This record gives sequence, structure tokens and C-alpha cells, in this order.
Amino acid sequence: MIQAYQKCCQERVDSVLTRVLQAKQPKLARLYEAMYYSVMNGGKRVRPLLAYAACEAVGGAMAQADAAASAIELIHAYSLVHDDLPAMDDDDLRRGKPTTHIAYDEACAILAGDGLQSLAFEVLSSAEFNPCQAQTRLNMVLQLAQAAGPNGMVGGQAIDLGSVGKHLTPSDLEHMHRHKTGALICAATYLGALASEKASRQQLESLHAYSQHIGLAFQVQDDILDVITDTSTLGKRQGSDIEHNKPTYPALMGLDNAKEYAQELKQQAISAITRDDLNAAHLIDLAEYIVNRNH
Ligand code: GRG
Repeated sequence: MIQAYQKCCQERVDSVLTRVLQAKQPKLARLYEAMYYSVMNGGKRVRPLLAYAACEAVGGAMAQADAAASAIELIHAYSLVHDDLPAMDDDDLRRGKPTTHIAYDEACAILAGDGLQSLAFEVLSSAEFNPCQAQTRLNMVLQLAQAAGPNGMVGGQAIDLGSVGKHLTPSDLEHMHRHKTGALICAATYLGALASEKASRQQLESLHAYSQHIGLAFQVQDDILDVITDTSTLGKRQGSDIEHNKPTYPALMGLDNAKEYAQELKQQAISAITRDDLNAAHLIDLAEYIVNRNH
């Protein structure tokens, strides 16, 4: 069931992304090609799925969440391109293919990431892509800017880079991941629900609690996969966390405890959205998928 929903969401978001990533001038063909390469290269589209499922959970139609889903994925793609750069994680493999700075060059990868970030806000704010009322669009822009910026993902990345080789407590690790990966996952759900233009405060609060738990579960599972899954299934180098001397959940609490923790977080996520006024079936399936995925 989740596979069919996943395919439907992927097709929707990919068609918007293809439209957004059309080169505007022949002179910019290489830049647009690098941006297209960075986005349309086999990502799982977990964040768009969350946006669509949250919109539907509060009674919205999928089409209303197209802009939210694609804006979030553009931010996510930019973060991966920059994260892979030599100045950061210096990775040469992403989604089973050479990273953008390897396929193009470093300057082009930096600009592609910058361009993707700006395009995300263009998609969200322009009536051409986002059918929501102007006030809702403004709120969506604000929420995404906060989630992606120094008090969200960028801040989490800064904490991560500053933690290499240091001993982190479980609460330090959680703080870092709530910013680095969790903030964008929360924004995906929140923007999807906002796009419906009919979410109540209580529904938004429940969805926020769900995405906080699922965001952390996603990261715990990511750390587990780095230990137990081979490079060809992962699409990135197995053991890269250990290689980069990164603090991880399996390192901190042991592999079995980390697996148990991911399941606990999933259960807490599901409990948060188990209420009569939410149509939560897809969000529940997604929670299961996030902790049971193999890449
Ligand atoms: C460079 C500003 C800046 C931020 C980078 C998100 C991030 C911050 C770095 C990514 C590092 C990383 C691999 C984190 C683990 C969790 C994560 C975001 C995994 C990749 O997301 P998936 O599994 O990837 O959704 P796909 O390829 O499926 O889209």
C-alpha cells in the first residue's frame, strides 16, 4: 500500500520539479543541468510524501500540497549537494551516483545548491506554483526559512561539524539531529497541513508531535543503516559515519538498543496522530516505512 502511495507522490512531485528545473536561458544550461542532476537522481522523496500525507490527513487535496512538497525537496537536495562538498563531508557517492561536485565541479555544485535553495522559496511564494492564499504562502515561506536556516538545518549542520571527534551525550546528539534533519521533516508535515488551508491548531500540534518523533526515528534508522547495509543498497558509502568519526546512535547506545529506540519513537509518532479528526492512514504507513527501510 505504501509503495503505491509513494509512487503516486513521487510522480506528482517529480512533475512539478521537472517544470521548475527547466533552464531559463541557454547560457545557464550547465547550471540547470547540475541542479536537475542533483534533484532528479533517485531520492526516496520522504519529505514530499510527508507533505502530501499531512495535507490529506486534515482533509486537503494532494494538488494543494504540490508546492510545499517540491519546495521541501529542493531544500533537501541543496543540503545534500553542500553536505557532500570537500569542505564538509567530502563524499563522492550519493544515491548510487557521483556527487554533484564530482560529476560537475566544486564551484558548479556550490552554485547548484544555492540555486536550488532560492528556487524552493520561489515555488512556495509564487501564485504560479502555489494556489494557496497570499497569507498562507507567506506563512509557508516563514516556516520553511526557519526550518532550513541557522535555527534549523543549517544550525544543526554547524553543530555536527563542530562535534566531530567529541564525546556527545544522548541529549547533545538529539539536539543536533532535531535541527539537522528533524527541522526539515517537521516543516514538510507542517507545510503540507498548512497547504490545505483548513488545519486546526490542535491538528497542527498533533502533526508537529508526530514529525518530531518521526524525524528522530529517521535519523536513528539512518545511523543503523550506515552500520548494517552495504554501499550498493545504501547508494552512499557504508560506514561513512565511522570514517568521519561522527557520533551516532549505534555508537552511543549499541546497535540493538538503537533499533529498539527507533521502534519506540515510531510508536510515539503514531500515538500522536491517533485521533478522530485526522485521516492518518498514510502517515502511519510512512512511520512504519521510515524505521523499516533498508536505504
Ligand atoms: C549543508 C546546510 C547543509 C546541511 C546539510 C541534511 C544534512 C544537512 C546533511 C545530510 C547528511 C546526512 C546524510 C544526514 C542523515 C539523514 C539524511 C538527511 C539522509 C538523507 O536523506 P534521505 O535518506 O535521502 O531522505 P534521499 O537520497 O532518499 O533523498
